[in-house]
Amino acid sequence: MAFEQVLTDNEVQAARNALSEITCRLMEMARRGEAELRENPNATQNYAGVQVRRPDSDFGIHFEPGVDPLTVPVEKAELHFRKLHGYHQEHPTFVDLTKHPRIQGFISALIGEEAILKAEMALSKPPFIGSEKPWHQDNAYFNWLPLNKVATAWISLDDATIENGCMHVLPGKHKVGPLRHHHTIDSEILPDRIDPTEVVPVPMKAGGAMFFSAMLPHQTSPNTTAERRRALQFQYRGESTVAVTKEEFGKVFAEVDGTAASCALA
Ligand SMILES: O=C(O)CCC(=O)C(=O)O
Repeated sequence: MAFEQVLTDNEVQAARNALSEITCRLMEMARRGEAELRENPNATQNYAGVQVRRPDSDFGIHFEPGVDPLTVPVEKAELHFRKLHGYHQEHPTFVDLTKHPRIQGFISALIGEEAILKAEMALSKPPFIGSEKPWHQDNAYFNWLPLNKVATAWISLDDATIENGCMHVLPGKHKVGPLRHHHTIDSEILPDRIDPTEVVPVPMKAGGAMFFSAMLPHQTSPNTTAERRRALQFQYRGESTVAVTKEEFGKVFAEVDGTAASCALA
């Protein structure tokens, strides 16, 4: 489901401001040597950049590969990162948005029960360097069952276009079950599982949102424009869900031949 005007212009602006504020705050901590800088030489391309983390929480920023966050002016850091995670407690605007009736309410309607926030991210595609997020099903990264009680809200903070990296989906394909993921650019669905003739782009104005099952294959392309493309992503699980071990999850999140399809077991 995709809708325009889920957030008002004021709510969009408040979220953009909050994103800038928490990014600057963490980068100032990094400048003072109070944040952790991590780099994983074995990471796939999307995670090969430097990660700046608050030592006392899950809040972190993943920069695009090749960016040295400490040489970028603090107020320009936003133009170089691809992902923020674990940030909603950093600003009351985000605490409110994760509970927003038009966000949490849509998700509850989608999964048929009370929705509990599981994780949150902010995705940024900076002008020209914003990278691709390849085809994936969000459940491939998780370990919550049942699979159909996990869902994502993706909220656009800029006009998202085909050129700057809007969402692409395979409508109805949340019903085909788990698709095998492997590690290349990110952790992504094997290319032969995707029929390009079935792909539908979902451009939307700032303030629009998509609500979708964590079984839905989706993808975003690189940003080839001078316009930035920011989005918030809140992932929810139903109140009846349970977390299982990755081995147990692999038995359920498997292709029809029984082969585990999840990222953890790829
Ligand atoms: O906003 C994007 O580029 C896509 C994000 C996404 O699908 C994800 O991180 O799971």
